[in-house]
Parts: sequence; structure tokens; C-alpha cells
Amino acid sequence: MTINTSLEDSDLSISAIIKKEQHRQSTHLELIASENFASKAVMEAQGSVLTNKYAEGLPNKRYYGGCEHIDEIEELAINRAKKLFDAEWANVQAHSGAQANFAVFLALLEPGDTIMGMDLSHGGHLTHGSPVNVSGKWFKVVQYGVNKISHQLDMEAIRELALKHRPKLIICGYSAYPRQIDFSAFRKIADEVGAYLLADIAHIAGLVAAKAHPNPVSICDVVTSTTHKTLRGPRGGLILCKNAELGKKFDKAVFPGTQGGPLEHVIAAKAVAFGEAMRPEFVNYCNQIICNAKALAERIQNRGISVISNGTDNHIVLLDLRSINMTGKKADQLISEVNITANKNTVPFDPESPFVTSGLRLGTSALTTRGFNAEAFCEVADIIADRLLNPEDESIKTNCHNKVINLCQRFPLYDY
Ligand code: DSN
Repeated sequence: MTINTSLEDSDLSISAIIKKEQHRQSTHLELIASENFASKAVMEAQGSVLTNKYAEGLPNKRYYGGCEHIDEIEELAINRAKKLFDAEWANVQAHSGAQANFAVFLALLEPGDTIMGMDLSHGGHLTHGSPVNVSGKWFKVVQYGVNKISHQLDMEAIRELALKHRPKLIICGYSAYPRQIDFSAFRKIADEVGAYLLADIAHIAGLVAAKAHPNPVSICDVVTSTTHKTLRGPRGGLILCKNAELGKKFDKAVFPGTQGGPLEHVIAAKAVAFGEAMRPEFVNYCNQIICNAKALAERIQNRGISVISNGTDNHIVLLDLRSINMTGKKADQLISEVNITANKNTVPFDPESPFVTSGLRLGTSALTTRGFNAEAFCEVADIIADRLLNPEDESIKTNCHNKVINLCQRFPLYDY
């Protein structure tokens, strides 16, 4: 074996498992709302020789030599991110969305400060103050939720909570919230109580980049994101803001504050994804994501399964399975058996535990990448409804599986 030996010749075990995963991805319907299929160009950059390079620091301010090409790459990534999101400043080194949020906390807060974020069980994120996360351990957390009837944000209730607890940081942006966010309304509240405002747009970043969703960068103090969900890049994090002085604090909080060497192969892949997101095809793609989600939600509802907030404005459709007397855990298992991948999810005011749940979260970004249109998503909705409404019927199960395979063949993934 030498460093020139191919993976297949060098490690058959890993190579064979990768092939199995490749097969799984192409023969299943991927509906996990936080997943997508990155382009071959993105994956090629990520699998490049850049993986070999240490580059602690920032472009032209590194602690190691030999960074001249790395600097070009990171500068391109930063400039593209700034252009794409209309930001004054960008940090592309955060390894993940959680790391990006952690760096923002380090830059803006002291342990013991009060933060305010959406309750995880209402659609928030682990890093927005959950007791099991550092955000919930180091800060006093005030959690807001959605309205009990509309399942949408109730800005007056959020304002009252903010006035009562006067948090130093308010977080908006969610993991299981299917509606648009009124960032300006959050800004007004943050200004009223003197809080920083953070928008975590991990889920909707692609939609924001494509202008299919409002852009919070000019409204919030800081915006964090991942790069691999609707944005369709490599797995990674991103921090954006409109104030370059504040931006320098975030740079320091990422390195040396919370991370060591940046993953420059991932940063190159981020740059490729940002470049892709600037093209008109990406705008069409994001508009199609939303159109597909609306079609999916409507068809599922027509089949008698309720949808949280009665519809969607983005890529997420959250099924409320209490309407058919089923748990999320059971639904997840039933659709898995016919090659559909999604995740059980709590719904607002869920009577079930997070391991059981009453919801199933569906997202349309990955299948839209495969070319699924609204018509195809109606077929997907029918397969899911057939399976969930007839859990004991073996012939319907077989029929659902056959339909999934047929869809996968009609909309192939990568051309290998
Ligand atoms: N775990 C991701 C999601 O599925 O939404 C967010 O980090």
C-alpha cells in the first residue's frame, strides 16, 4: 500500500460500506428536512488535497506557512458568502451550526446571562437553550413557544416574556417551524429590552440566499447557519453579520475561542456551494422546494392527516399524527419499511416524550434536488398516507414500496 492506493484497494470494508450507503441514498425517498444532496463539485472540493493543510488564523494572518492557496480559497468563500447574503462580514470556519452558535455566545455573553430561544419541543434547536446543551447549562434560559391554536409565533407573547426577563440575547430561527419569521418584529422586541438578536437560519439558508424567504442579515446583530441543508453545500457552519467590528469578535470567538485549525477542504466546498447558490438555477430550485412543500402539505391534509400550522411557507411539513391516533415513533417505523426516510418529531404541546413524539417532520429539499416536482410530491404524499392509514395491510405495504422504487428510478440521484 502507498498513498496512491485507491480506497477500494486499500480498505475494502469502508469502500463497500460507502457503496451500500450510495445505494441506500438512491433507492430511498429522503425526506429528512435537514438533509440534502450536495453536487459532485462540492464533494470533489471536499475530498481534495486541501484536507492536508493546517491554516490556523485567517487569510493573510496565519500561524503556518504554505497558506497562499488556502488564503485564496478562504477569501473566495468569505466574499461569496458576503455577496450571497448581503453581509458586511462572514466567518466560514465554524465546523457546524452548533459551533457557530457557541462562538456567538462566547463573543456576546458571560456565563449566567439570560438568553431567550424557542423551546425545542415547539421547533427550536438544541443549542438555543436546551438544558442538555451548553447553552442551557451556562445561561439562564427563557423559552418561548408557538400559539396553542395557530401553532405560529405569537409576537405579543414573546414581547411580554422578553419584557419580563430582559434577556441579553434573543434567538430566532428554528428546526421544525414551517412558517416565515418576522425578523423585524423580533428586532423591535430586542431593541425594546436592549438585547442582541441572533437569527439561526440553518434550515432556511438556501431559501434566504435565493430570496425566497426574507433575509435577516440587515435586521439582526448576527446570523448563524449550517451550509448543508437547503443551501446544499458541505456539512459545516457559517456566521454572518452587517457590522464588521462585531464580526471581528466572532472571528476571535471561532479561533482561538472555540476551535483550532479550520477545515479548509470543507471551506473550499462551501465556496463551491455559495457559487452554485448565486446561479439562477438555484433560485428556481428554492422556489420549487416551497412549491413542493405546499403540494405535499395540501395532499396529506386532503388524506385526513393534520399538518402543524395548517400548511407551510418553507421546506418543512410537520405532520400532527394525533389526528390519526398514531405516534411519531410508529409512523417513522412504518415509512422506513417502505424506503422512506424522515424523522419523528415533537409537535407543539406534545403529550408524548421526545423519544415517542406525536409528529413526523418532512422536508422537500433533498427530493427537489433529485428533480421531484409538485406532481411527484403528491405521489409521495399518497404513499405516506396509504402506509400510515393502513399500517397492518401487507399488500398496501408492498404497493407503497414498489411505488417508492418506481419514483427513485424515475428521478435518479447521481449519475455514477
Ligand atoms: N439536527 C438538525 C435538524 O435535523 O434539524 C439541526 O441541527
